[in-house]
Amino acid sequence: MPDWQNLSAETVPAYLASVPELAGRVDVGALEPVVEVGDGNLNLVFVVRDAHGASLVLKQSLPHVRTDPSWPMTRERSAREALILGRHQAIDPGHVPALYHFDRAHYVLAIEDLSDHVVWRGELNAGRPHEYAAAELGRYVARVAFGTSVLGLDPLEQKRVVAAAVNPELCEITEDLVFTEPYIDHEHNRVLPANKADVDALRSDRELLREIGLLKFAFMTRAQALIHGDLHTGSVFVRAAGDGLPASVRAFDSEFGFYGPIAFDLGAVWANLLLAAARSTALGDDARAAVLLAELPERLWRAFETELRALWPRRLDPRVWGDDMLELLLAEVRHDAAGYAAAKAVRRIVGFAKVSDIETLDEGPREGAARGVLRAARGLAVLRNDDADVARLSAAALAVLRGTATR
Ligand code: SR1
Ligand code: MG
Repeated sequence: MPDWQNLSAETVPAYLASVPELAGRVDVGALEPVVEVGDGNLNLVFVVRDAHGASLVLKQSLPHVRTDPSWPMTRERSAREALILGRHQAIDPGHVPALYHFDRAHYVLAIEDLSDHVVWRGELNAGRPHEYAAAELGRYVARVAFGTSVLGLDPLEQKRVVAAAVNPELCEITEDLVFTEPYIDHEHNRVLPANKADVDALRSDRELLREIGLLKFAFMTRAQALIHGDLHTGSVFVRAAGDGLPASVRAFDSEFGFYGPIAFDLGAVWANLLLAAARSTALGDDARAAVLLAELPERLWRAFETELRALWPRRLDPRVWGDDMLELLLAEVRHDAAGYAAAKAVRRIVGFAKVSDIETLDEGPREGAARGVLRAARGLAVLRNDDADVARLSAAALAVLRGTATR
């Protein structure tokens, strides 16, 4: 029996031939050369095409962090991703790749090939914002929030899914990398020498640390919905409308998902728009920065709110979940989203797993961009307690970016 535990471009054709469930997806007798395209921190990703134009993607988890083989990582994350992707697909098929099959024995997901899409982060870096993506992600988060929470899912079934989706090891990574390590001395952290004082300021800011502590506690305890868990712009495929096809936005790589706070995914998108805006500001493109930060987080939020309001009449227990509760729930999610945006932005500047938006800047502009993100994030985390309006918080963040830019 061949060893399929570590697939390679060379072994994928024979592997595919051994999986009857995938027999109709591609013609294994007429495959084009398989290409490994994984560029994330964790997994192998193979694009498989046949001579007739059919294709699929195989994603296999490695038993360690791809970018750091000394860091072990459970392969059970594949089963959790298959569960999450399957659930999200059932609720909102237009916003995720289709899941064709999951091979539990070999930790391989077979999913839809979205090669006609591009990763949003790369597009943002190249100055192509794909503005429509923000609202699509807002709708996706709302549909998942409603459809996987007790608002829309039978409570007995919901508890079974909560149990199946427990994701301790990957949650621990998020708890460490997002909520703890940036605020302590840790070997994962790295900043420019010129930004060391900015990090020191963060760590001695009691008000900020209190908010981060509350956010970490909520992340670890608020099992509201089966969230994506890592919804940064590198986890989003976009395809602009054209050639008779509509625009398309798909969230992929949900292996960090679990039953957590609804606001976490919104905060992740908002944080990455802040990072993209910091890049634009650093490159002297204030107009683009304004679109990215003064407009898109607001569009994200409006779409989320509108979709959740539209779904609300279908809630399962209107006897006690009245319209007044919806208002309070929305206010809580909006407040938390600003906090999670802050935490998710800080981690990309200080800690492990940085982002190309900032890292590919020259040192001169990178210094100011990093400083701007840290100070803007601090504002999001703290100012939200006085006024959690997404547009006003984002406008304040944009002003901070402009005030800290260096060349
Ligand atoms: C060790 S994994 C590092 C990061 O990559 C993923 O995309 C998550 O954001 C995680 O925190
Ligand atoms: Mg990922």
